[in-house]
Order: sequence, then C-alpha cells, then structure tokens
Amino acid sequence: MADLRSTFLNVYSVLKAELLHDPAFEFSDDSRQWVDRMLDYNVPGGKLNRGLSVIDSYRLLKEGQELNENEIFLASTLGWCIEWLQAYFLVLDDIMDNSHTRRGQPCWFRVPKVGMIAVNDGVMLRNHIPRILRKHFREKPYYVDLVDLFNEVEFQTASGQMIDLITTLEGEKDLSKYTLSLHRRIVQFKTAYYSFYLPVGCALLMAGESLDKHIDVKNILVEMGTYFQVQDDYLDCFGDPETIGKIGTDIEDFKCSWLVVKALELSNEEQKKVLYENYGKADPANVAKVKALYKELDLQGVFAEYESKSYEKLINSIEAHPSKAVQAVLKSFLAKIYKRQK
Ligand code: GPP
Ligand code: MG
Ligand code: MG
Ligand code: MG
Repeated sequence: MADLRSTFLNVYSVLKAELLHDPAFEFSDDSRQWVDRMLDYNVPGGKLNRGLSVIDSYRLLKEGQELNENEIFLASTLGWCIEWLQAYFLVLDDIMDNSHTRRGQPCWFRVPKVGMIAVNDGVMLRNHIPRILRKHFREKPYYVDLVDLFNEVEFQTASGQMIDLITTLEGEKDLSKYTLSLHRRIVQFKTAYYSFYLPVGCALLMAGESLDKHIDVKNILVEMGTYFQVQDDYLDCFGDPETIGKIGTDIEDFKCSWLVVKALELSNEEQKKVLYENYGKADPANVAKVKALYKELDLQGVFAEYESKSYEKLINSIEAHPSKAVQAVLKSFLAKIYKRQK
C-alpha cells in the first residue's frame, strides 16, 4: 500500500512536469512558478482515495492479473485527473462556502497574494484535465468515452453545487423546504458522481467495458456516495477539525445538511423554534445553540444507526451483483470509507 502510494505520487511529478513544460505555452518563469506552487498546494495533499481507487478498481477488474508498468501508469494518470478535478472543485467550493481551512492549511484563496486569483486557478486546474487526457489517452479506443465521462460528471457536480447554493440564498432562507429528498438530490449530484462513480467508471473504461452495461454498478456507487456525503455533513459538526483538516461552516452557511434535516424531523415545536431562530447565522452564540440542540436530540446516536443500516444495505446490494470482480471493487471502496473519521 505504501508502495502504491509512492508510485502514485511519482506519477504526479511526471504529470506536473509535463504541464509546466507544455509546448503550447510559453510560460514565463513567474507564471510557471505560480502554477507549480498552486498545484503543489491544491492537488496532492488529500487522502487520495478517489485517485488510488482507479488503480485498485482496475486491478480487481483484471482479477488478480499482475499489472504491467504501463497499466499502472495509465490508471494512476486517470486517478490524478480525478484528483485534479477534486482540487478544482475544492478551490472554488471554499470560496463559495466562505471556508477557512482545507487539508490542515488555509484555503487557497486565503493565502496572501492569492485571493480571487484562486478563481482563475480553479479554471486552470480544470483545463489541465483534458490536456492530460489528450497526451496519454488520445490513441485509446475509449478516449471519447473517457472525455465524455469527465464532462458529464463535471456537469452533474456543478448542478448539485448549484442546488446546494441556491437553497441558502439570503432573503429566501426557509428551513421548511429542507427535507431528506432535497438533501438526497443535492448530495447525489454534488458529491456521489465525481467521488464514487467516476473512479470506477475510469477503471471500467480502461478494462474495455462499456459503461451502458453497468448501470447497476453506477446505482450502487451513487448510494455509497450519498452515504459518504452524509458522513461529511456529520463530520462538519462532530468531527475533529485537526483530523478532518477543515473547520465546519454548514450551520453558519444555512446548508441543507443531513444533520439539520434530521433535527427538523425529530424536533418538537419548541426545539424547531430554536432551529428557526439560530440556524444560518454567523454569530458563534447562534451556532452553539444549534450544536447544543443536535446533542440534545442525540444526532450522534441517530447517525451511528444510519451508518450501520447504510452499510448493511450497501453490502446486500453489492452481494447481489453477479460478478465477483465487480463485488470486490465495490467492497474495497466501501471498506475505505466505512466509519471514517476524516
Ligand atoms: C462538497 O460539498 C462538494 C463539492 C466539493 C463540489 C463542489 C463543486 C463545484 C462545481 C465547485 P461541501 O461543501 O460539503 O464539501 P466540504 O465540506 O469539503 O467543503
Ligand atoms: Mg460546498
Ligand atoms: Mg464546502
Ligand atoms: Mg461539507
């Protein structure tokens, strides 16, 4: 595992060097240094789960056959494309969510002299992806499907992000619209497609599979991604900022988080009043009242129950899948996130 990680990180250096010396651009030293620092700050510092999953999944789809060096390089490259996509989303999401820290350091836009240049850096990160794909996959029979998959998933993510944002519009803050079905729609789109379906979709394409034949796999992965974002919502309030590397802002931001949806479901009239009066305000005193109510309602217990039920359901649907190799891919992904603390 340590070995796979270091192989994977080596591929990052190769891809970065190629982008920095892209012959289509006459970067000045200043601009090359900017991109270099921006990439190192934003691309490789996460858990790398999404990226590493492409290699894991591809290996499992090959049913234990030893992968050659080129296969490892290509699967790693696709993994990095997902990490680049993630970096692009996070740089912009942190501006939109007015966040403070990410992966244990200040959000990129909060770094001195970066500010709103971060918006263009996000666009830059996004534009690196098709350049990487073109350089390494252009001759592959699945190239068009790969580009199409990245485009489709990016569109889905932006659509989810849009719903996530417009539900919090100033002047239209209305907790009564926060239901489990709205929450589900937001998280499927903003998180599940790019975090779960995309890595396995990449591995399937590399293995010569047609994605149309794997709708059942997609459905399971979208379910898993939903569970993953519920964990993210939970950790936003109950996680340790040191461990998760970020400080939660969902209560301040009036987000349609799983926690507030559950709290609304479980509250009596008096408790609802506390939510209506305090949710979505920046003042720490208001935030503290919401957190105290979450504890009073035992949302930690409610979440623990949700977590084990989701796990059970996911395992059942995975075991109903006819292919053992696909089952292994899905189980390995689930094992990486079950009961995660970060
Ligand atoms: C995660 O939501 C969603 C994204 C990172 C997608 C962003 C999409 C864009 C098109 C910019 P979140 O805000 O709960 O994540 P976190 O808790 O990590 O800030
Ligand atoms: Mg967000
Ligand atoms: Mg955010
Ligand atoms: Mg979050």
